Amino acid sequence: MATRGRFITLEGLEGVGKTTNREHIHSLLADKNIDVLVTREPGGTELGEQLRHLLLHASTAVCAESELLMMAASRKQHTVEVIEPALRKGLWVLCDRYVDASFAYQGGGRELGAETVASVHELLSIDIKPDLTFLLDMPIADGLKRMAERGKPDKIEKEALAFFERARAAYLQRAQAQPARIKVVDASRALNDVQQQVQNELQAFLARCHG
Ligand code: T5A
Repeated sequence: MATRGRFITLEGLEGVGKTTNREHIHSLLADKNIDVLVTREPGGTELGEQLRHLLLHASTAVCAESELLMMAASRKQHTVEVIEPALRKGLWVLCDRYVDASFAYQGGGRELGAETVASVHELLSIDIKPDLTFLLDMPIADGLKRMAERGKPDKIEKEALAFFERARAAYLQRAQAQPARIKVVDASRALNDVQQQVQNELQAFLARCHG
């Protein structure tokens, strides 16, 4: 039987550099001959990508609770169809956002609270936890500015600053509560510096995996 793979996630608000650093981590793992499946949420499956479109681009109104349930539906499908089978096969999974995003955006941003988010995940038995999470953190306005330079915002990117402040606070609170798993990276620095810290944390993680 293959040794179970490891599950690494990237988290943070808009424009903090998750996609950029996901590629960096992928290439660092590839250099170590580790087979990696790269994926994202919401999305990662056919159903998930359709839900992503509804959540981010459709004109349909979605209340906070429905948004949480749709994120969770995308996650459950992704977990059973893609993530769990890959981990069982021994692949490493590198995912742009996972459960922490719902605690930040729906629990914090939408003010549904951590307990509601936790109970939905419990109900759906979404119980795998990432082994390592990079939380890329920077002032909200700077991240949104990076995104604005890229073009038309999606529905969530159009939210008020207070929404992102609550989401950022919820992310940082989770990182404080789970320091062994969630590594906070100051994403406001030059890309080289950000990537150096990501590399150092990844090397420490690899050493722990082999130790
Ligand atoms: N959501 C998601 C929920 O509400 N609940 C949930 O449970 C989940 C899973 C998903 C949306 O859904 C919400 C959160 C989101 O609003 P998304 O597209 O996955 O949307 O998330 P975005 O944050 O919008 O992702 P982006 O890909 O658009 O942004 P990234 O990946 O954080 O940023 P990236 O790497 O594309 O970089 C942005 C720009 O900055 C530059 C890059 O070159 C790029 O141009 N950059 C830097 N520039 C200077 N210095 C650096 N250090 C830089 N790093 C990157």
